[in-house]
Amino acid sequence: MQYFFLLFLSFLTICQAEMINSSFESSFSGWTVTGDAYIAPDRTPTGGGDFADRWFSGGPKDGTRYACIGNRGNESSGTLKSPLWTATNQYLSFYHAGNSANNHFAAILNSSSVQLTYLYAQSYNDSVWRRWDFNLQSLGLKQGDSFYFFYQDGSSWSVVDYVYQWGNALPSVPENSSILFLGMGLLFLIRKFL
Ligand SMILES: [Ca+2]
Repeated sequence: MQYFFLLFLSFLTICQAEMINSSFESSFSGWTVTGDAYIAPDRTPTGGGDFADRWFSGGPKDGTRYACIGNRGNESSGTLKSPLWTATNQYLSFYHAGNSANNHFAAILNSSSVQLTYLYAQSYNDSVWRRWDFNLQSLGLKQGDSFYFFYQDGSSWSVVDYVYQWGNALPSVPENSSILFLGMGLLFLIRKFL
């Protein structure tokens, strides 16, 4: 009985680790951050008061905290790189608002930090949260693969929150034993019919 309980606890731990701190509720814990990024409302930004919170009139999309880039308004830029997350479902989405200037994009990186795809979250300049989607399955990611979510702010201000996966479960990579049994089955058929 104790073993089942331990297994259950391990399962829960694995589930929680799949997308740790994906809504910035633990501030930037686990994230790699550059430039003028900060967490609202954890920190009041400095730099003359021309910061993202001044332009953004909304609140968190999810929970109580969200990421801002724009300590110094339009002169600011920065990047957010997620913790290493585990792929589980077909889609990865995030919410974004801000001034969508050029050089302002989100990307999926593989576990070696090689960029697999990117999109420009742009064509607006307001405080409305919008959802943007990546199709992880079309990138060839399988169940259990590791990846990073990356966000680059351009010469603008941005807010980002609530990165999550949804949709169909990604296909699994066949285990070695499955491949072995499949191979043995094929050999048996070949020998039988040739
Ligand atoms: Ca949040």
